[in-house]
Formats: sequence, structure tokens, C-alpha cells
Amino acid sequence: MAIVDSASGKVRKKYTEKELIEAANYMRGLDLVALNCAGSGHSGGTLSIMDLTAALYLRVANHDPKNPYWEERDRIIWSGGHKAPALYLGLGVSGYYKAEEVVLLRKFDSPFQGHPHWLKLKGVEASTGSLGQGLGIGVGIALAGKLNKKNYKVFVLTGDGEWDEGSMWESAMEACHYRLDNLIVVIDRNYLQIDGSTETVMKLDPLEKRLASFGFEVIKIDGHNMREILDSFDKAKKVKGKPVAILARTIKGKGVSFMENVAGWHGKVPSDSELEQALKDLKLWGKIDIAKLKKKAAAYQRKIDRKITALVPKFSQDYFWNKQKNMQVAMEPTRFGFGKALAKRGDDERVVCLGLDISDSVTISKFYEGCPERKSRFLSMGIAEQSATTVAAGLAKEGKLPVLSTYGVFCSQRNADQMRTTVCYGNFNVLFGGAHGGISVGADGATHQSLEEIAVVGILPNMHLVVPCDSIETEKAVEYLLFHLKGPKYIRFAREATPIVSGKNTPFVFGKANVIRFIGEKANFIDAFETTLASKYKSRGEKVAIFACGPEVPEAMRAAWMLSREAGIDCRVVNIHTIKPLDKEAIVKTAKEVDIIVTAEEHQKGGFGNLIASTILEANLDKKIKFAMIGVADRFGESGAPWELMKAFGLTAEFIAKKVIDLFKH
Ligand SMILES: Cc1ncc(C[n+]2csc(CCOP(=O)(O)OP(=O)(O)O)c2C)c(N)n1
Repeated sequence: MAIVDSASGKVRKKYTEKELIEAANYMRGLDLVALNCAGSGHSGGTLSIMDLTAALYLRVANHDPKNPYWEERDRIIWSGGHKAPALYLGLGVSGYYKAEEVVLLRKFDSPFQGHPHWLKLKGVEASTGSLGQGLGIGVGIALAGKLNKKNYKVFVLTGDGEWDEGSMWESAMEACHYRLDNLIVVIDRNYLQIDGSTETVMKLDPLEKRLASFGFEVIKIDGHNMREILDSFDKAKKVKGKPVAILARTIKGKGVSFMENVAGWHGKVPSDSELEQALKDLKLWGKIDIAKLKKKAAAYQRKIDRKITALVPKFSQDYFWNKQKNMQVAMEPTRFGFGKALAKRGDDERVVCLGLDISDSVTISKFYEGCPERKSRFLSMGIAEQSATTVAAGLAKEGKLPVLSTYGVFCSQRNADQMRTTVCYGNFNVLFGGAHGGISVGADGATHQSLEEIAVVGILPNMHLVVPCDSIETEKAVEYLLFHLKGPKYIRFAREATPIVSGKNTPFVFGKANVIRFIGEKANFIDAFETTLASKYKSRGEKVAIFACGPEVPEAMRAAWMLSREAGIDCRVVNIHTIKPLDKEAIVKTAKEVDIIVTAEEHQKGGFGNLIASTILEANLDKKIKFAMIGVADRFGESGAPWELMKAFGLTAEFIAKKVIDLFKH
């Protein structure tokens, strides 16, 4: 069977082998158009998996696009969530919606999130994006199928790099232990992951033998040969008493000459000219109406722009970054400060960096770039955040200065128990670089936007936590943490470029807050403020304080400018770069001196704000303070452009200034 009318049981459409080959090719073309319109996403892996996708959705799996929750349907789990566009095209071409809708990929409020979310799009069976979790979901659904005496099959599509995760092997053991012959795992064996070949990042071979030794029936195929793909699924469906692993040899970037087997195309999308070449390679040039699709994407984006603009509080002029002739600011992602510090100080033989297959993006690769002699101290750990955390503890125990870094979500929560019990309880000298903190991660969406680590990490005994305001402060903090502070330490930095608001001479004392004051408009934003160590700051009688951390500090500074100009409100910004230990003295002193306090964090509201609030409450001051928090309001993130999200989630200076004005009035 294949695409079924669940009411009558009749097959709606059965694709021939030739039609499947054509469909896969067309899906490759649409995939690249959608990625081009999105401006970000994953070309290599989606092209790698497209023949398997077409076969599964159009011929192999039983499902009914008109009845997505049909109980008897086969379940398909997209474990490699970054390959979402292939899944969306599989569903679209099957008839869940028009395949062309996929050009709304990665846009704000779109059902086509950067990583699939089953609550946003019918047909998606599971929300994925954190690698190594889809197989477990599949095992659960397969077990439920057995318990409920259902005949459906469960297909789980995984990458190969994804098998670096220990959780994959745990789920594999369970699948085999329970002899789940209703479970078919497909492995997209393209031999590449982000940092390079799977065999250099973390050796996986002999994968066939490893899977067989766990108890899988392994079927090896050419993942681009439609006949072999169809035969393998037929065979897999007949296996009894054990789960099946289809090991499909594929080519990352398949079908596009300049993308094939190039690791650099993992998370890159084609420009207009590259798209033209790619469609020519696929023999689709002139056959897909690119202009119409781009128009559709642009029209949707205009709608979103209007919607978000309407949300942002209005003032007499546009105060957004670099919108006025004066108050100009340079921008750089805070993550760059991390890479710069490692590059500068990496000669110290004690420093050992642990790579987690995302090394360029988090900038840990700067440690060895141009310094080949350091390569032996760069340990590629594959995609294995939990193990890397315990390995780092072992290295620290023997006197090394281990540094590990990946997306903040995986750096603080995938390994939360390892961090707690091994690193913090053992009080080991490990530096965690939590990259891509906050909503401004952008189009990757909720799974990759780390919004909880101040709460999760900051609560751990023995831990130290720094959330620097810009790339310069990041660099200073990394140097301090690495060489001057013993014990567990976590630094949170961000992906998107944010304003540089400090300089070489700006004070940075670990554990001590800075007070930043607006002193008048200047040509350069940075010159419009003076920064003083909080312990040295003498109140100028201002009645408002904004406590902020990370890239919310520049937003708070911009709010101070706006408040001064728009409402004549004088305020103090307190940069709490060190969250743990907290500068309680500075917080209480400020609370004594002002009447209104607003906290600002690019994080779930309260992770930071509650620390400020409780510090003030515990001081039992004999006065009333008006208090409010700016942060993400107890919800997951979304795909969208970074600054668009900052506005949509109410985190920019306009929201801070409006909050202060409201508190002033009421
Ligand atoms: C838990 C987790 N760690 C890290 C990442 C970041 N990441 C996204 S894709 C990827 C590489 C995946 O490699 P593979 O499974 O081989 O997929 P393919 O190369 O086929 O795209 C990584 C490390 C993630 N999404 N989840």
C-alpha cells in the first residue's frame, strides 16, 4: 500500500519507480528554492535523504493525508530534525498541503519551523532537532503498537553522525531487547557531519557490524537507487522477531555538482546564482517557477513584518540600532570573544578543547586555527555532549584546563546530570561555553534557542556563571575563567551580532557589577555612556535602575537613551555580567537608591529577574519599590530572523523603555 484513503482502504495513488525518481528530483529542486528563500538551513543533508523520503512518503508508508491522525497509519519519525525541509516536502507532495507552501520555511509563525514541531504541522509525528532522540520516540511508538495490537510500522530516519549520541545506542538496545519487528530504522550514511567526515569526527565504522551485534537485521543499500530502496523496505517489512536497520549509502548534497560530498554545505543555502546552477544540475531550470515562489515567500514576510512592527511600542523617532545619524554602534557576536580568547591564550599546554561537531559556529575552532601544534589538544568528541562533559571532568582531575562548547541547550541541559553530579559535585575545573544563548539564535527555532540555562546552570552548587554583554566582555571573561578561577564555570554567549558597548579599558571584575550611565548623545553610541564599577559608583539621584545581563545590556542602554530623550527620565543600567556569584551588594545598594527597577534578560523571564528580586526582598528594605521583568514569557521560541524575534518576544529597548514609563505613570 502507500497513500491510502483511510475510509475505504483504497490506495489513493501508487507511484511507479520512475515517478518516484522524478518526484525525488522535483523535491530536491523545491528544497533548494525554499532554502534560498529562507536564507538559512541545511542543503547537504536534505539532498542526501530525498530519494528515501520520496520512497517512504509516496510508496512505502501507509498514511492518509486527508486523515493525518488515522490510527492505523505507519509512523515516520524524523530524528535528524535539521533535515526538516525533506520531511515537509514528503508531506506536501503526498497531499497534506501544496508542496509549494514549503517556501514559508523558517519564517516567523510558519508551520514550517527550522526543526519540525508536531504541534504546528499535521503529518509531523514528533518534534525533533536535538539529535539522538528520535529513535527513542520510535521505540516508544513501536512498543505502544505492540501493546495496542496495532499493525502499523514505525520508520525512524536518522543521520549517521547522529549515532555519536549514546542515547541512540540505548534506544537501539531497547529496540532489540523488545524484538521490535515493527520498527525500521533508516540510516542516512553519507559519511559526513558538520566538522568533517564521520570517521575523523568520531569513528562509526564498522557500523553494519555494530548494529548487527546489537541485534538489528541490517540491510545495506545504495540510498540513491530507487529499486534498492523499495526492495529494502519490502524486505524489512517481512522481518520477524527483530528490528531492522537499513544502512543507506548516500551522498551529502546529492544531485548538485558543487554540493556533493562537501562538508561546508551542511548548514549553508544557495545564493540566487548557485540556485540557478543547482537547478540546472537537477535538470529543473525553467521547470520550477522560482519568481512565483519567491513572490509568495516575500508576500508572507511582508505580512509578518507588519505584524511585528505593530507589536513594538512607538516613540517620536526610530531608536533602533544605527537608524539615526548619531549614536552609531559596531556589532559583533559575543561568541567571537570566546574564539578570540582561545586563540590568544591557547598556547598554555594545560588548555584542552573538546569539540562537539559544531566547532566553527561556536568558534572553539579558533583555538587551533593557524596553530597546527595545538591540534593534539583539540579533542573531537563527536555529537556526545553527555560523555564530553564527564571526559572533561577526567581531564580536569589530572590538571588540564578543559573547555567544551556547543549550543547552549545541549551544553547545559543535554548533559545536566553529568554537569551536576560529575563536574559540580566533584568541583572540577571545567569551562563550558554555552553558545547560541537566547531567542536571537533565529531561524533554527525553538529546539536550538537556549532560554533556560541561567536557571538550570545558575542553581548548581559550586558553579560559576557569566553572561557577558558583548564580544569584548566575553573575551575578558573567558580569560579570567580559564586561568584565574578554579572550579566549574559556564559562560553564555550568543550567535547573532550585537552591539559592542565596552572597550579595553571598561572595568571587568569577575563577580562585580558595572553601573552604566547615559551622559548625552554622541556620534558613537559607546561614547554616550560612562561605565563605573558598581562599588565605586555614587548615585546621581536617578530613580530608575535597569538590571540586565548579556546582550540585554546594550538594549537597556538604548532604553536609557530613549528614556532620557523621550521622557526626561534619568536611569542607571546595572550590568550583572556575573550571575554566580551575584554582586548582592551592588543590587541592594541600587535598590536603596532608586524607586523603580526593571530587569532584562534574553531568557525565560525570571531566570535572571528572580535573582535580582529575591536579593532585594531578602534585604528587607524599609521602602516600596516598583518592579518589573522583561524576558521570554514562559513559552518556547520560534523560527524567525534574530531581530524580528527579539521584537516579537518583547525583548528590545522599546519594550524596556515602555515598561519603565508605565511604572512611572502608575
Ligand atoms: C544534541 C545535538 N547536538 C548538536 C546538534 C547540532 N547539529 C545539527 S546537525 C549536526 C550534524 C549531524 O550529522 P548527521 O547526523 O550525519 O547529519 P547529516 O550530516 O546527514 O546532515 C549537528 C552536530 C544538534 N542538533 N543536536
